[in-house]
Amino acid sequence: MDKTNQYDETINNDLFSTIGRETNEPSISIDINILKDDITKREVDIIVNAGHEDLTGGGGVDGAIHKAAGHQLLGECLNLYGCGEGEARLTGGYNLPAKYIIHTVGPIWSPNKEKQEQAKRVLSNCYKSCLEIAERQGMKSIAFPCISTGAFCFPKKLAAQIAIHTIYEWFHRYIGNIKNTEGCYLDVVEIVCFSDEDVDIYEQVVKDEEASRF
Ligand code: AR6
Repeated sequence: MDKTNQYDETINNDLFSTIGRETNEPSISIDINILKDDITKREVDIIVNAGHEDLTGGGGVDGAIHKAAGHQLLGECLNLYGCGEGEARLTGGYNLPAKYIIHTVGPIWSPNKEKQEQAKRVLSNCYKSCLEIAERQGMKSIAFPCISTGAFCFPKKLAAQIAIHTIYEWFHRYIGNIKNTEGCYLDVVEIVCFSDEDVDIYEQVVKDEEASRF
């Protein structure tokens, strides 16, 4: 059995109880664009970095973002004094086409069941924290990488389900609470995958999420 499918039972039984779901929700339409690219190339207002707690750069998408943004990014990151798991911090985009970067710290996947429950909540918090900062900054477009699914070994399909479900829930709550009176700035959400396998997973998960809402 491959790692992608290994946690399906957990997902079906526990996902919504772990990260929550609104009841009696009106239908909403959100465009989540799933694409394959290097996130450092995206011409959006904000790209999200999957970093670690001291925000000093590393490998994977973190390394690519620091390299493309230039050394001034590290200087700004050092002044932030770190970032907790599930939280997020804003910096400039420097040499990137994106205006800003939101740095978040995803959970490390563990074989321990209790820690897995905690990791699911933390991953959901990463997406929420980033959306909140982007909206507060009045940004229209945001691009996410597949947080925690590389060096941090979070199962890909489960991570995709949490990401997509959290984004839908966040927009639902935001639109339900605020949009009608004040407007919602954010309207472009990209999930930037680095492999065809990830594109397939996210496209399927978006279809499943939409089907579950009607
Ligand atoms: N554009 C888009 N996605 C990318 C890129 C890129 N340029 N490069 C890698 N990915 P990872 P994590 C994908 O390991 O699991 C770092 O050392 C990659 O294929 O970057 O959250 C940090 O400093 C995978 O799908 O992040 C932390 O210590 C996804 O990005 C730690 O790794 C996430 O993989 C964070 O681990």
